[in-house]
Amino acid sequence: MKNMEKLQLWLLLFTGLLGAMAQEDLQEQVLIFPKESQDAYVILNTKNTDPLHNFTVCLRYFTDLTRAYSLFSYATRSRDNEILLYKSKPGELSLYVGGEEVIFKVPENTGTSSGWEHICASWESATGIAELWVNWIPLPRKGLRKGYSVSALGMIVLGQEQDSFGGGFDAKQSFVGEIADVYMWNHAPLCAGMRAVSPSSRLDPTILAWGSLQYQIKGYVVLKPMLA
Ligand SMILES: *[C@@H]1O[C@H](CO)[C@@H](O)[C@H](O)[C@H]1NC(C)=O
Ligand SMILES: [Ca+2]
Repeated sequence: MKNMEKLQLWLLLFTGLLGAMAQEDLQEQVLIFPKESQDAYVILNTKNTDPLHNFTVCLRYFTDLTRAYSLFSYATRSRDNEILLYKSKPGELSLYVGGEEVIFKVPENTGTSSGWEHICASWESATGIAELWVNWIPLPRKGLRKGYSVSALGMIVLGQEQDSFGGGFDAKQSFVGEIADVYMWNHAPLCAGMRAVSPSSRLDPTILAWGSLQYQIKGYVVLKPMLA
């Protein structure tokens, strides 16, 4: 009987753990950040516990902001801009790795100045080479932080730009609009190119996948079906 009780307790703990780790399929759903604030954001949880030597981050967004805003903020306890995708102004997109920045000039012919924008950013430690793809079109590659490795156990925040671990937000850098299809892999884009990276792609996302996301909504952020 004693053992039975123990088993039941373990089962209880185990199912409780499963509940806390529940993953949700957000296909066809978007996160709406309806208004400017410094307290509306979404935390994305990952099980990754290894330093990153390579990564690829992809997402889609829809906004009419013309001021600066953050698209993807990964901070560690020791460095706020460990990985950051930051739109400083129209026509420019910055990628930070380990606190260092490269600026990509985004030509207008990459597509949709009105409408959803799809971006993928990747970085490879061995060469430091960073790629930015806008609407599946690659921009001239740049390099930074050769030999660096991105610390594990970062905090991933959508909607706000972290200036400290999970905080230090500024309303004037907040995202207002819609975000969907966030993916992160622990490898550089596959040889086939970023075209292979799409929501329907069969690649196994090792860090984040929109189709099985663990997330926490903080403040005024709304999950809604995508508009056709
Ligand atoms: C990172 O990518 C390079 C080449 O793209 C590869 O040789 C290396 O093994 C990768 N490192 C890890 C830790 O996956
Ligand atoms: Ca920051």
